[in-house]
Amino acid sequence: MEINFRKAKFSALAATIDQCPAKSIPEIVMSGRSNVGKSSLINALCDNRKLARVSQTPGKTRAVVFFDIDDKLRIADLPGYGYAKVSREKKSQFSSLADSYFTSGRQFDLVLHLMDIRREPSDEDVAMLEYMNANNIRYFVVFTKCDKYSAAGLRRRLEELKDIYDFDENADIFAISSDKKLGIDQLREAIAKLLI
Ligand SMILES: Nc1nc2c(ncn2[C@@H]2O[C@H](COP(=O)(O)OP(=O)(O)O)[C@@H](O)[C@H]2O)c(=O)[nH]1
Ligand SMILES: [Mg+2]
Repeated sequence: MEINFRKAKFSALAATIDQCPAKSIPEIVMSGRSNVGKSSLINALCDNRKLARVSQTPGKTRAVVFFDIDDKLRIADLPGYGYAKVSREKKSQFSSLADSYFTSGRQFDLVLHLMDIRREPSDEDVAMLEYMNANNIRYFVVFTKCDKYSAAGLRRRLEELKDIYDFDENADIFAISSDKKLGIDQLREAIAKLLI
């Protein structure tokens, strides 16, 4: 079955786990620290610059935002973790919604775990990858902002990261740039192949 990523629309906003829409179609969960490029990737996948708001202010998104693609696929944009600029109290409030997404028994089909290719892994990234490995959660590792490297530099950096992270041999790893539309087609294809 084909999927038209351009046929995407806002579907729902949930400030608590109970407000999340019941699962009716395959669901992808966006995970990763604030500012890693989650909203930008949703926009790039759907070829729509206005779909998900791209925030300049880390930590602004407090809710889970749902987008439906072609009525065949749902994307859940989780509040990111690692907000440097918000209080400790707000921090736990933000991350508890994202945490409960994984611990509440809610069903989903794939996690896109985003990490900035230039940064070293954060404790949260390491914990998240361990959690997904331990719980047999299907995930793609997506390195973002790859336009910051030359082609040769990108290959070197990816080798470095494979040593740093100790990924599963069969892990699906993507290197993308939402700005330059690098790796977006490959990611669309892999998503459609797995879920549609
Ligand atoms: N250079 C570059 N910057 C990006 C890319 N994707 C996102 N950004 C920038 O990173 C910042 C955070 O992006 P956003 O999508 O809001 O991240 P989110 O907080 O994870 O949703 C914004 O300033 C974006 O313009 C990319 O592929 N390349
Ligand atoms: Mg966002």
